[in-house]
Amino acid sequence: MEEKINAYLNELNNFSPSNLEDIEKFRIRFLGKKGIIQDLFAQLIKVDPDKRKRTGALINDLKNKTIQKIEDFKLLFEVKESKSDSEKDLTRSVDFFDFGSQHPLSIVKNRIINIFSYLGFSVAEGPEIEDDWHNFTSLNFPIDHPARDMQDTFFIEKNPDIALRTHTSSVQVRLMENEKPPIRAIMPGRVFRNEAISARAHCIFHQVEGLYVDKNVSFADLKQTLLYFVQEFFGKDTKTRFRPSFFPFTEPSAEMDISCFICGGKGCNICKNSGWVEILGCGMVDPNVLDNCKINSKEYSGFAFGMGIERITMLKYQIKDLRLFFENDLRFLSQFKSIIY
Ligand code: 2U9
Repeated sequence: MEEKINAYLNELNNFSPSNLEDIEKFRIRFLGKKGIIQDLFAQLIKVDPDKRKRTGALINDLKNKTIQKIEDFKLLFEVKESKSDSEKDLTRSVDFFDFGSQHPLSIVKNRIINIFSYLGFSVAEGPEIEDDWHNFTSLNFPIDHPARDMQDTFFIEKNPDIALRTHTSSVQVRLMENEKPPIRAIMPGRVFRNEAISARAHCIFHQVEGLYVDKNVSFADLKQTLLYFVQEFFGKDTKTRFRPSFFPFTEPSAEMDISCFICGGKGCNICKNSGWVEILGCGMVDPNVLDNCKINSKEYSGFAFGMGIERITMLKYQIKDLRLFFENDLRFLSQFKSIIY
């Protein structure tokens, strides 16, 4: 008899139902009127009188364990299989739900859009596949400029007139072709350059460019606009300095540095002990470019600027390897969960 009880205990321990129906079948087999437990109690009479008490206790133990197991499984499957709200246990605490987060490049892009929107800049977008006119010729790139080379630009096979845009300046050309000044817009977007991938470079990256065209727009307007931007983005104490540069589409052109927001200009490894960090290029729109876009350069002037979103993000969050932005590793991305703009 004890062997029989142990065999049923074993069966009970191994019981693993797939649904509520399995549990009900098991319950009837063990606890039903003609079930195993009733049968064992009925056979108790045949057991040796001095073993009867102990055997009875063992059957009771099997019965209690069976009831408990069935209750536990029922609870589990009732929650899983409940079909209507009224069947659900609304007092249960909620399961942990892991919210996603914004990509750091999106966080920075949205913050930049937000800051310039306070100055009246709208957002413009355009195609990623461009023709030669919008990407190069209208922007004053000479026919032999190295950027036009296949080593630098991804051209569409068999058509040298079509390429993946190398900057979002083409969006500004389209904007000027289609709208009359005043024009005040920023252009965030993906750009493509034929570069080897490394910690500091990628063949796909993101830019934000800005353009302001109106009567009497000056370099002073450019400086003040960019000062407002960097003080909002990097902090109120941020200072700027401009170094002369050259771009085919702006004249004069400059590169803008900001005082190092990590050491405040004292010198650290972020600013390579210079106290300054380069963050963007800018200039007055070349009159040729205005005329190419059917805007009279005798009547209007404009300023433009451009920055790499990856670069700004790496500086802001001290990210050392650009490839992290493209790997979608949750250990990296989840570090930006708390930053919401
Ligand atoms: C038009 C006229 C002028 C946009 C400008 C820069 C300077 C610049 C670089 C920053 C880092 C590109 O992402 S980067 O590699 N950009 O330095 N961009 S002025 O000037 C324009 C654009 C469009 C019609």
